[in-house]
Amino acid sequence: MEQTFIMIKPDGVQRGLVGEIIGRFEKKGFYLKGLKLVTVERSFAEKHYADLSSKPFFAGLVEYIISGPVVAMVWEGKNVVVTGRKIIGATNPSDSAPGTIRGDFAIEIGRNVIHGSDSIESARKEIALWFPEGIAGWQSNLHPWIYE
Ligand code: DAT
Ligand code: MG
Repeated sequence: MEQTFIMIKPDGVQRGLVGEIIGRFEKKGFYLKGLKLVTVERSFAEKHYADLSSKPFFAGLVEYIISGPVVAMVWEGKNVVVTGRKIIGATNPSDSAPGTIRGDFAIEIGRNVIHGSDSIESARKEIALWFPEGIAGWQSNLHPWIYE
């Protein structure tokens, strides 16, 4: 089944939003397949955001991501990449709809609380980068109650 990489950024951890965010993905019906609290090195953050290395905000973005621990997760389910992005909301919290994570909990683009993979291909790359050790193989017993 489809998987995505979701990361609660340092502001989300500091602000005590970890439980709230995990709860939203759990209640939707997605399955938690990987989870760890980790403070990443500068070179690792630069690798994660390599596609944005030419952007003027890149240095600030890297500083922000390495400023404290983040919660790295793998979530699984039907259409989890696209639906995960909808749960997260638009990149700039000024444009994020209320009811989304960024719409409900963020003000500024540079403190937007959470990351989610933008495609199946980037999810694959990001999961490999953040979870080189692999992820859990468990299956939820709720499956038939969520899927027909
Ligand atoms: P997203 O996180 O919604 O996938 P992105 O991949 O385009 O957005 O950018 C990654 C992060 O970089 C984003 O969450 C916040 C920051 N960012 C993006 N555009 C920015 C901008 N114009 N100014 C400052 N920070 C920006
Ligand atoms: Mg992105």
